[in-house]
Amino acid sequence: MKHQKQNSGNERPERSATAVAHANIALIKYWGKRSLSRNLPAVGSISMTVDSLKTETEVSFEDTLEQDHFELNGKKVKGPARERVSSFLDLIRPTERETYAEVVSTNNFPTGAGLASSASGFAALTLAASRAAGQHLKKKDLSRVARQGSGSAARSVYGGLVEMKRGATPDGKGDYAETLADEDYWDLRLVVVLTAEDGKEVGSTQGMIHAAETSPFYSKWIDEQPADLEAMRQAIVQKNFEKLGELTERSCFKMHGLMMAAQPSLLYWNPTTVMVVQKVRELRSQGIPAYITMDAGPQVKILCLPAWIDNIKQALSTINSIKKLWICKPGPAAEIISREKEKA
Ligand code: 2P0
Repeated sequence: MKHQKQNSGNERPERSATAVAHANIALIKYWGKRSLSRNLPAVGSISMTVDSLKTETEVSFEDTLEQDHFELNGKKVKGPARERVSSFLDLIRPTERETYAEVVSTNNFPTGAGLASSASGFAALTLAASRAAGQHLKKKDLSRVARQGSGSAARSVYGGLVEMKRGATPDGKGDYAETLADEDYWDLRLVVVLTAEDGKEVGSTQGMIHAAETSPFYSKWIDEQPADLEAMRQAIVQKNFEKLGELTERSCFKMHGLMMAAQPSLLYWNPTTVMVVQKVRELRSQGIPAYITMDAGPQVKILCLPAWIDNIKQALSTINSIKKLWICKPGPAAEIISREKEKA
């Protein structure tokens, strides 16, 4: 399917560019779409971009190619995953002729396991491809394009704390992300706990459609989101950590609750997921301010302040089935990386 093409009108597009984008974890979750074809979210969302999880992507438009090539973590990708990248590139290709691209991408963390690889992946792809096509898009426009690849990718265009807005019109003009606070605003930590390395069984898009069609809690979820977003904006402005944590955990459990109530039920957790959740509750009962969030996968993310990292690591060390931990700080915006930086 061909989409409308965009070009800034530069006469000599750069043809090749490399970008890096960091994953983001939603504090107020996005779950549900108001348009599938334009990938418009049914609700706004608020996230933190994280410094430790990232995707680096090089896009080169080459006249000699007869189709797009996509390589991820050193392996050639075929089938639906390549098709998804290819139809996304239709939004961006240089206008002068049909030009296919060589896309080479690397994630420094597991792909498709509920660690927001589609967020960093499509944000990096959007920035690299648009620059390679000679476009210098503003961040708001980059986020609109990235959103069409993956809803959460719109947020990874920015660093720090980010809000994705739900627009009101069918064309998606109002559906873009914007910054709430950059990565230096608040020294937060997100401990990302890997409980399984496998890909998720039900992808986000499919899960969202299923929950919207069958969960009795879906309409309540939609109705309550504006108040949750406003409360979160206030918590950020006031730097009220307890409020930030409570709202984060509540949004996560509301989303998982509505998924679990779908028919058949959507359950992304494993036994280690639940052990980590219980451990964090235990820590809180001992006066340690730590809060949970989880996405469409079994990994757990623990929101806390730097002072409590050692206590949290110590508590988690008693759970042998944990595979890996990342201690993340607020991360930077997506950026083009120069050849010099690439080689360094
Ligand atoms: C989020 N998730 O706000 C929510 C919470 C997962 C759970 O956005 O269908 O890959 O490509 O727009 O962005 C993951 O879904 O979904 C996601 P699509 P996406 O981070």
